Amino acid sequence: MGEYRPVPLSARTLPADEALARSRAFLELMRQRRSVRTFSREPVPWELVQNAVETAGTAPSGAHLQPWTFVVVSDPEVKRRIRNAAEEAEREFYERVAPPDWLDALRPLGTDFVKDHLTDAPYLIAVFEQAYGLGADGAKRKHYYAKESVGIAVGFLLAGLHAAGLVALTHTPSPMGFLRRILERPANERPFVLIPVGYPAPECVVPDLERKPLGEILVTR
Ligand code: IYR
Repeated sequence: MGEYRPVPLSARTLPADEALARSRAFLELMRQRRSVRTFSREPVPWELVQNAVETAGTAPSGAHLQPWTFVVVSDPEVKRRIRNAAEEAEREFYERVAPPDWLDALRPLGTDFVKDHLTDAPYLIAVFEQAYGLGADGAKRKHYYAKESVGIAVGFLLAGLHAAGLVALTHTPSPMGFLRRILERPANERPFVLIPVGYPAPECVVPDLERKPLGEILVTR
């Protein structure tokens, strides 16, 4: 494997006041992000989605192997097939598989097996984790910390979508092997999360939930 050529770091260190202002503005922006389950069918400009995916692709990854694929679905027929398969899996989950403690934990969110968002949202982003890489010659290449890397990239994706005024849901129908089949992904790709993206429906409400205060999540030593 060759070495990377060192180049100057392009990011500059900000003056203290600008750093503070930007960090506060970013925090304020991210405080407004909410998971949304009720989507409008209003179309979304393609570049907003494209830019968010490109932002996700700026995430750090194990050995910089970028073990992710983002499949953006807009075809209504494909969305319908995904919804049918997801609802079948979710019905099984809610009616048979989920242990009582899990159902108790979900009750405050009011979720059930019906997934209107999978056909209402103009885009579905199916994120795949590449368990290993495939070279041009078909040779397997080991990936390191693939799950962690994809998790970080999804965080960037959600932030990018939110920055564009879009809403999203991190949806993990279980099991989600159907995404590989419907989207015809290769054997090295495992479904990681399914993210409907769009604008909230006019009647959209979100649960009145609170985030843990800083004092509970930040520990200093
Ligand atoms: N996948 C199911 C159940 C579900 C699980 C968790 I953890 C959630 O935070 C929300 C839902 C569903 O999407 O309904």
